[in-house]
Amino acid sequence: METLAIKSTLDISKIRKQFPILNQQVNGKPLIYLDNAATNQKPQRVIDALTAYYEQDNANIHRGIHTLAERATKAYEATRNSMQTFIGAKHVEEIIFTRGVTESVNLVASSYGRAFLKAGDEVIISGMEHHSNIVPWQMICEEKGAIVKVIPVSEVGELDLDSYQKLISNKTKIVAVNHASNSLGTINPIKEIIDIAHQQDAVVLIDGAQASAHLTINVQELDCDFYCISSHKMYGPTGTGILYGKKELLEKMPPYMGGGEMIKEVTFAKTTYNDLPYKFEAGTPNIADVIALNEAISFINELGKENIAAHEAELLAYTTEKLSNIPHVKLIGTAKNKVGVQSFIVDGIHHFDIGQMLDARGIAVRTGHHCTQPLMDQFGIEGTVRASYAIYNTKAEVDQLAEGLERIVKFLK
Ligand code: C6P
Repeated sequence: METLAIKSTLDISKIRKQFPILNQQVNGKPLIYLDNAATNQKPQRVIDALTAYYEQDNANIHRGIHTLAERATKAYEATRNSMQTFIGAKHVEEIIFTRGVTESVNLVASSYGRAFLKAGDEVIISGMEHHSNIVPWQMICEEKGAIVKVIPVSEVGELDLDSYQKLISNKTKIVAVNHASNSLGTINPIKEIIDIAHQQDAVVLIDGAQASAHLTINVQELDCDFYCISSHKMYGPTGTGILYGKKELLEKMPPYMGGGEMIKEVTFAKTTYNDLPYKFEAGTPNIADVIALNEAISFINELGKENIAAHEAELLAYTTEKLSNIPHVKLIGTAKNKVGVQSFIVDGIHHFDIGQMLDARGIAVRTGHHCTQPLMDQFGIEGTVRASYAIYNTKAEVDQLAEGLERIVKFLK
């Protein structure tokens, strides 16, 4: 992991106490939650913000002039301001609330792709993309007669940038890659990828699903054109997230959905569209969850991304060391720069069986293809077991994972 040199100074036991869900037994054992790449747990302050909204402020936003509507609108827009700072966006109207990364990618593919892709154009993605950053591009390319090209992934799970240089040309209109891989943990060299794309005047979308809780993001420094985030992977509620887009691009793009809020004036003859960001926020949004997301942003900011990354890097290094010593265990994804994600398989034992047996010990991991089937195909496997970390995880939990795995392997081999 990038930040291995920095030592975390955080008091993890104090942080754990902020997560009520962690204080429970599962199958008679203390819960060890290692499925954070799927969704991480929520601190009490996020849960409280949700309850407080419904207890005190519930009203539709941007519509009413009564006090509750004004309070709700102010709190909703406050999250937009926090998100602007969180990712270093130049303008607040560049932050569009969506349901999360999946909707953000679909928004860009449908709106930008439909408006600007032509037959014969090319869209480059990578071999380690989540289905959410593959399928929307396939759909729009099929519709427009454009072609999807794929940057290959090496044995250790790194992108082959030489091949990327060869793939890209003046036919490339869009490059869409993740900041960090959910299956392998690889942190991709997105600044380099963006700069290369811009030399060909291609726009770049970054899927930041696995980055927002772990890596510092500055969209102006990166100079990416679009950046996508899911709230539920950064200690916030499910069902919300953002699309960041450069203002000049968002202004050129047609609306994604029609309905209330995204209009200036509607007549049966013609409709004019609202200004950014509302042009892309049709209908009543997920008000409560957006408001609670602000608490998640504060939670991360108060801990400091560097501290979080350093703690998770320690856990990852410890995991790699422990799991490498267990017979029959093979690590999948051993790139140099990684977030706290470790996938593995065990010779001759199906990943679902391992997942179930770990669950019996109170250990929650994800098993399967992790919505990256083409990547699994490349490794010649159906899926993996994946342990993924958050700020509240401990080395003692890694010990439990390793001990559980050792016993399973001994019992079944
Ligand atoms: N990955 C995982 O277990 P949504 O569902 O829209 O919030 O995020 C989709 C998504 C897109 N890109 C990446 C890199 C992701 O990791 C995910 C979600 C989860 O790995 C659920 S499949």
